[in-house]
Amino acid sequence: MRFSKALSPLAAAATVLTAFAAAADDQLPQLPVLGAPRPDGIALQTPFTALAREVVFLDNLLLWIIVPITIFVTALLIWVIIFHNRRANPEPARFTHNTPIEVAWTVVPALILLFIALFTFPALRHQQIMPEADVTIKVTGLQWYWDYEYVDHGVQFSQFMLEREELADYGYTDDLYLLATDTAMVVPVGRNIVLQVTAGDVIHSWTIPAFGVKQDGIPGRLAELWFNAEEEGIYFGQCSELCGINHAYMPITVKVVSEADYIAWLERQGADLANVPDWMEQHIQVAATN
Ligand SMILES: [Cu+2]
Repeated sequence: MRFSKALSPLAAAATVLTAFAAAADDQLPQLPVLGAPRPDGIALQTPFTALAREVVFLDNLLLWIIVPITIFVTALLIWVIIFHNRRANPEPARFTHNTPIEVAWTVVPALILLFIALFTFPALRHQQIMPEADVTIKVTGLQWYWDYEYVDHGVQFSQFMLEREELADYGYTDDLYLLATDTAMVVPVGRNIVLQVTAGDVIHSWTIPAFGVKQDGIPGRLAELWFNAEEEGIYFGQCSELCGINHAYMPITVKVVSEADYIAWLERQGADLANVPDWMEQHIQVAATN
């Protein structure tokens, strides 16, 4: 981490700038950590979007299909090993074809794949077709940190991993080392967030497992992902495309807050709120009358 900062004077300058944004971050309400890996966890993280619930459902469905197939194939292997070795069966059969079995082992796997496709294709469709965006954010992966741009409001900041000794200053516990960052991508709860994901040097990948989203950021291209987070809280992810020596040290922090807190946060970032959609307008008027 220190190494990566030392590498790029630009990056270092960005960190200094974002230190102020992080201080402003503290004005957000205390949020529970909802999207993080657990030390004893063996399953997917608890889903907090409709997309993530669909992913978890698919995972369970595949498990119900894979486990019987694995047991069946293992039993066949054991059966062959015991009853069809050279000692047990010195005189082997000489036939080479069995049409009914060959048809069966072609048709049955094809039907299984078709059945799986019935669920995976709708899931892919839900993920890949963007809804109308309530918030649009451009995310750029860089060696080795993230850049965020709230394209409608002129807000821009970088996101660096926190050192162990910095965690407490930013309100994080020690076990969030390698996950917590100096700034957070702040978004409103229950709104469609569309991310435009790209990269500035090599391929990176932006993900939040609890949202069920992951998208490669490719230099020169703008890919999209979307999510609608259902609960206020803090969610973590990590760069998911091997991108160089500090690949493991460019985590992602998303804070999901109420609409009012989101707009107050935007204002603290010096956001341009001249042209905002109706749902934001209401909050700004409420704030003005208070
Ligand atoms: Cu990366």
